[in-house]
Amino acid sequence: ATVTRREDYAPPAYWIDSVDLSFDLDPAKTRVLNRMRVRRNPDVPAQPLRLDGEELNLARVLVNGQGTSFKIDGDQLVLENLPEGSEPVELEIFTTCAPTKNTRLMGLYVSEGTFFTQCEAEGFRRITYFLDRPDVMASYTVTLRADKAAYPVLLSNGNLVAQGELDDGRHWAQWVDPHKKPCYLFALVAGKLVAREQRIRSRAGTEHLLQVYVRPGDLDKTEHAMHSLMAAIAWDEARFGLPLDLERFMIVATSDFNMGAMENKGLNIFNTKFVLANPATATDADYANIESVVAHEYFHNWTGNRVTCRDWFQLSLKEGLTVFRDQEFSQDMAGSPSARAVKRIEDVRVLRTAQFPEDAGPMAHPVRPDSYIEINNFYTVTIYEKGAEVVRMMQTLVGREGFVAGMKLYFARHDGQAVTCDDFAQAIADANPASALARHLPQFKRWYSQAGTPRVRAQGTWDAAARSYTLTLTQSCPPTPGQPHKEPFVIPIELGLLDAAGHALPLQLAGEDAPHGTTRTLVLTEPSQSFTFVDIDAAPVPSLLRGFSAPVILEDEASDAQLLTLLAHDTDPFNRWEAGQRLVLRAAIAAIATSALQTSASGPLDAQILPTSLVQALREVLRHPQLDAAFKELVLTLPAESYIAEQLDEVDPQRVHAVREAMRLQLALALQSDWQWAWEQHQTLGAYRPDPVSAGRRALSNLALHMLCLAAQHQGDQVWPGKAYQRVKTATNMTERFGALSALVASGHELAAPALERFHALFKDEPLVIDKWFALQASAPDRGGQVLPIVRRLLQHPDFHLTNPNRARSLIFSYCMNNPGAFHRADAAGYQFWSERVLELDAINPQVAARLARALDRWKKLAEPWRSAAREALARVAAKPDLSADVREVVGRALA
Ligand code: HT7
Ligand code: ZN
Repeated sequence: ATVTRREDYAPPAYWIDSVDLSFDLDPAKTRVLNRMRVRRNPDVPAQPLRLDGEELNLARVLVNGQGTSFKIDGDQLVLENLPEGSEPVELEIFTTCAPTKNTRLMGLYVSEGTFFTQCEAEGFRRITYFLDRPDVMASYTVTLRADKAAYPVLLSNGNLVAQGELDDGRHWAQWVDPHKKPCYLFALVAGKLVAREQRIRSRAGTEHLLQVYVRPGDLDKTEHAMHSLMAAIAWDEARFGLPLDLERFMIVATSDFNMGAMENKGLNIFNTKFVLANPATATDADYANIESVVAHEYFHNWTGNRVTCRDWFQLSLKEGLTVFRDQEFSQDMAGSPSARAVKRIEDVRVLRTAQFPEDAGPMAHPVRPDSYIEINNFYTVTIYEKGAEVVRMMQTLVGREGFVAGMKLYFARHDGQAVTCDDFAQAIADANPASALARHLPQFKRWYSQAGTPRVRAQGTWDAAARSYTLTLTQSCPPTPGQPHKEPFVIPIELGLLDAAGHALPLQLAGEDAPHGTTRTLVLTEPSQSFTFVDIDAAPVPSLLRGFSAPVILEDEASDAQLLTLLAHDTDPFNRWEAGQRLVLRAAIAAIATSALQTSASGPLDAQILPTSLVQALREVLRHPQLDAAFKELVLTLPAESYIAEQLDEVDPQRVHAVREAMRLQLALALQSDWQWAWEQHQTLGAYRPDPVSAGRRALSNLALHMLCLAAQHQGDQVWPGKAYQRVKTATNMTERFGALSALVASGHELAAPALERFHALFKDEPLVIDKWFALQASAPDRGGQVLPIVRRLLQHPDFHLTNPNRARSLIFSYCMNNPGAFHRADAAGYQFWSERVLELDAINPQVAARLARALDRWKKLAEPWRSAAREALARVAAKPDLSADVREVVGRALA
């Protein structure tokens, strides 16, 4: 396998100033004529021109209109005899490709009769020979020709400058992109589509046309995406002064897509999952995801497109920054401080359940990796979510206004360029010369170069005589592959101190004249540092890492009583939630260590795992008159099995599952009347609206129904399952309908089967809803090993198509990655299923297969017999001779 290394970066030997592409679109054989103006890069020694290509049929190459000699070297087209000198040459390359055979969904492919492209990261080379690297930026003119009846809509980047009719029922359209761009941002779409349109006027008074293109039956599901786009445009202008720079901005939805969406200049292509929504088919979570993904892709227009990456090692330059921006946007859209905190908790939950394990496993890599075999494997939670946390820490260190100033400087310096993560950090620091970021910039940048999750140990000592409290913070970071030793990071720790009654204490550090508020940020730069607060009359309760101010694992000595104080009183909602999670985690870990609990076919065991004091504290949160429903739902939701497992040195997945199920039943039974109260108090009033308050009420009432069904199933009572079944039949929105269906499936009630059948019949023509139907069954709690046979049966269902990534994810990924209790079977049948599917998928779509391959990343943590069985399954996959580079890299690292 070829390893690409960051240190080997060299500027391109040639520049491509302009590209004129002509497509004769035909699903079986599309003809592509590529005319480029190419010139030598005078800063690089003369060398042959090597153009990337993949699965192309080459018909002709002309240089300045004349035939020329060329050779094919592997996947590259090599031109050794280009005219010398600095004059540009006209290079003309004629190729064909086969879109219908393109099951990888990279390059030009067909989805449900419509042509789409996906070029990031290296898909453009599957369309034509090119310098397929992000630092080569060119002007594009694109002409599309296709049958008019089959492909009435012809789209590409930029502005439509001309169109017309051709013989034989064909037609054509020409698009010119006014902005230079790297080829990964090229896009075309051709098919039978309709658009929701909206004209807007920017703050500066310029007019823009916004369009959301979908298949004809889906137009009634585009309103929310359009609103989200308008909100994102307004937000970027207001918060960062970044306007829309295009006359026309288009979004197109496809049901066959490897990822969530793609930010092609002016022509974003989206997975339908992140565009289509109406109350009958989409849940509140879908609405929220659409808002954030639409915003994310729009924000790339500046952070990614106007300023792009020099090379793919800099991927987090655009992805980390853009995730940070979409998270900030969603928080601002949420409005109230409490709704903002809910969003923050949700984001941290993703980071800790997905990125922390990645950082501790075989695929651990720095936010700016040093090497890769297949770049597609590096679209990871580390690049995206940890990258966003790194940007957030910069904002914390320079302040909100300082960060806006830093962004201004970044665009002033680098608009139109392909740059590095260093360039970004330098701009933020240079705009804030007096900040902690500027003072510690080289050290701060270790967040880009060192993998692994740092641990921060906190020890507090109260000195009664001195009336002071000294907090000692000590940092360390475990070794990761290729990085045995880590240097200290710059870690902002936001904190507050509470008295025993839960009141916030004024914070004055030794040497200061006066207190500075009740929450402040300490900057940890040394391996160990002590901070002394004065005027502290009694041992305080520390509230550390407020708002999760750094992506670290905090180890402190908080007692259960202190955590109960934080759960009841902390003014920082994140730490209030965190205190509850930590108490639950403590109880779970103790139970896992001491009990031999197993779930049986009849359901979870009735065991007292959570201490009474915690159950009472959770009841108080649930009944609290001021707290928002959304926040309550988060506090009362138990940590995921995978998160509990991460806290253990050796994992018996069945024990983890049994303990979590037992805790859930305990909460269901102990709070039964409270759940009933919560259900009754949080019914939707009036028409469906996806705003955070209404969504929070539905989330809590769904959790309540879930708990009530669990308790009822345990007690042999039929009332609540009956109510849930009724709701599956009559609900007027998908959040409540799906919540009720999930409650029946999760409680294992006999009404689950007819409810699933009815649900399928109602939504058989709604692919995104059928995805939910598959996912729900694949992620159901396992009682006696029934889930795998159900999943195997569903593989044969007429609605199951392995070639469709959404469907593969809904059934196979849900089982292998979201249902540890069912997947980690002692008989290894789950792993057998996994290896079969990885190999099957690899022949179709290696990028999707490689994602599934990561289900066993953490196999070394498993206890026996799972550990040996997982190793054997990985070895079985690795033994396949013609494995893709994508899957080989993942299983190779896992086995190393
Ligand atoms: N920048 C986009 C990444 C992406 C992608 C990468 C590889 C293969 C297919 C892909 N589709 C989209 C998405 C984003 O982060 O906005
Ligand atoms: Zn992105």
